[in-house]
Amino acid sequence: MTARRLTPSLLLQLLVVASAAGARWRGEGTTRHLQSIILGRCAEYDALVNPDPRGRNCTAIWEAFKVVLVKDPCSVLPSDYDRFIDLSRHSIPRDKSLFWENNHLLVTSYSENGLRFLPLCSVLYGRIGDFLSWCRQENASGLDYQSCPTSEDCENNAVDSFWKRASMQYARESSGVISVMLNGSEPSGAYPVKGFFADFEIPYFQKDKITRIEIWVMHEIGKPKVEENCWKKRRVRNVNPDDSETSQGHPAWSKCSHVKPQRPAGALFFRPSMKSIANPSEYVQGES
Ligand code: ENP
Repeated sequence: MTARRLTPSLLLQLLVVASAAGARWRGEGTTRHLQSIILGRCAEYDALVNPDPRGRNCTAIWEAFKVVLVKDPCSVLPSDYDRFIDLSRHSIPRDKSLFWENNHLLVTSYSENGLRFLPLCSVLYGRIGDFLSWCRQENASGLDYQSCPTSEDCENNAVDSFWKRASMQYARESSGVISVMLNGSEPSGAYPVKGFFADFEIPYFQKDKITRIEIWVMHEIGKPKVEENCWKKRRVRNVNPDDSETSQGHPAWSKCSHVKPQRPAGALFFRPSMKSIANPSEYVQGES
C-alpha cells in the first residue's frame, strides 16, 4: 500500500491499532516524573499540610517506595510496601476518617484537604499514590510508560497492592466515628460487595477504637436515582462490620442518611469538576 492511498481515517485507524499493539496492559502507564512528584508531595505534606516536628525523610520514603519498581509488574505484594508505610504513616485524628466508594472527587473536595475529614488520599501515604500509576516493564528493567496492569490483568499489580496495603493501615488506625460516603446513583449499587472498602478496610477496623459508623448515601443531581435504601437493601446493610466474618463484634453502624439535593433543579452535584462539587452539608439529610 502506498502513502497516497492512505486516507486520513485509515491513517487514524492504523495509529490506534499501532498504539494498542504497544500497550501490554489495560491500565495507564507509569506517570511521568514519578520520582519528582512523590518527593514533591512528601515535601509539601511535611512542610505545609502536616508538619512532623522531627521532619520526615522524604528521600527514605521514596527509596522504600521504589523497591516495587524493580519487581515484575505482576509480582508486587501489599507487603512490599511495608517499609514505605512504616516511614510515611502518621496518626489519624479521631472522628476524621472518611471511607468511600465511587465518588473520589466529591470526597476529595468535601474533605477540604484534611480540614474537614481525612480520607486515605489526604493521609501522607495515600496522598503519595493518588492519581498516579507505576510499574516496571514486563521483561526489562525500565519503567513501563505505556501501560500498567490492572486487577483484570493480574492480582498482584503494583498499584492495587499499594492501595490494599494503604487501606489496611488506614482502617487499622481509624478511630471514633467512622464516616462512609457511598454513591446512591451508581447503577451497580451504592455498596460494592467486592472492593477496597469491603475487602481491605472493613475487616481491619479495630472494634475497640470505633464508637459509631455513619453512612451517607449521596445522590447525584441529574442522574437516575438508584433505589438504594439504607435500611432495606442488603448491600448497604453489609457495610455493618458485624456482617463481616473477619470482624465479629464491631459496633453496628448507627446512622445511615440519604443526602438529597436541596438546590434548584439542574444544579450540579459531584460532577468531575472541583468547582461544581456541592457541599453535602448544604443538603437535607433524611433518614429512610
Ligand atoms: P475509584 O475507582 O472510585 O477511584 C480510583 C481513583 O482514586 C484512582 O485515581 C486512585 O488513584 C484514587 N484513589 C484514592 N484513594 C484510593 C484508594 N484508597 N483506593 C484506590 N484508589 C484510590 O476508587 P476505588 O477503587 O473504588 O477505591 C475506593 C476506596 O478508597 C474506598 O475503599 C475508600 O474507602 C478508599 P490511582 O493511584 O489508582 O490512580 C483505597 C483504595 O479510601
